[in-house]
Amino acid sequence: MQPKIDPSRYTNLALTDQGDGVWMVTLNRSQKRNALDIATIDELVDFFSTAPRAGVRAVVLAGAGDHFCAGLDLIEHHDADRSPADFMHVCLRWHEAFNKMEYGGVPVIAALQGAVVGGGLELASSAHIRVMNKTTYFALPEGQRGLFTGGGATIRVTDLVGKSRMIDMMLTGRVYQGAEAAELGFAQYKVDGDPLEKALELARKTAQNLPLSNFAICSAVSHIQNMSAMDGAYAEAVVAGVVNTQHDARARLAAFADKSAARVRRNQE
Ligand code: 1HE
Repeated sequence: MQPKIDPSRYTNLALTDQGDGVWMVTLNRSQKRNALDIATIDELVDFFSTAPRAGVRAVVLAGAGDHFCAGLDLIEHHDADRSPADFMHVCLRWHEAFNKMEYGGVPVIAALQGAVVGGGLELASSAHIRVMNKTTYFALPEGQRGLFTGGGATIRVTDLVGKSRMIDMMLTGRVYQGAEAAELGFAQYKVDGDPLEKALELARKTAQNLPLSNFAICSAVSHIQNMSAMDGAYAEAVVAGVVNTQHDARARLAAFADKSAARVRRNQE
């Protein structure tokens, strides 16, 4: 039986059904600048484990208030006085949440405002598309706090902006923002208005694609990146064999053949 998303089961995340399979997931602890405590990570694992089987076709991930996410809940971490093993398990739980996002097969579009820092950047970099505006800024303050990244930044942030930039950010606390941040690859879109509106527009657009195509785009690309070129090319062929012969694609191909489908045109200038 297909599982259902029940928003009333979540407290640190606010979930709203936007229609047509699009869901908005909002980190809902603005009084703590949406810092990631264990309860929030657990809810992220829960939602992103269920979403692919619950008919969710695209997700907008947002943060309540002026900041997207302040990273690891430093107060919880301080109070818990964790052992190395305890914190290793915390990180593994973060990875579970972020891997479900990146490899789950459902497009995740992050709407980023204000601080996207530390674990907040790790969370944002697990989304497939990021939208920023002029308030958005990116940093890895771990070095200054006596910490190290533990939520996958060494993989995902280096993937976005490169190893040398990530090392500089961690060593010096360098902050990236504005056009420079977008050009470097922290976000694919920089908008003048509210990133949430653009993220919703993009989510609605991606939700029009066939789910199996989106599954491949939002799962196979990441998996294949982890493979050798030979194995990746082989896996790509296998995935394409399944996706490109799907029954539901026939109507789209027929529309192209009978010239009723939209053509790909250059943008208006
Ligand atoms: C928090 C956190 C937090 C705010 N954990 N409680 N992350 C950081 O080093 C970033 C730390 N946070 C900040 O630098 C600033 O809070 C912000 C730039 C995000 C926002 O500034 P501002 O002036 O709007 O808010 P504030 O007054 O600093 O904080 C408001 C409240 O949020 C306050 O709580 P209150 O009960 O005193 O009102 C803060 O304590 C609380 N708050 N950020 C807990 N992060 C898997 S390893 C990942 C490692 C990392 O992520 S390291 C990076 C950690």
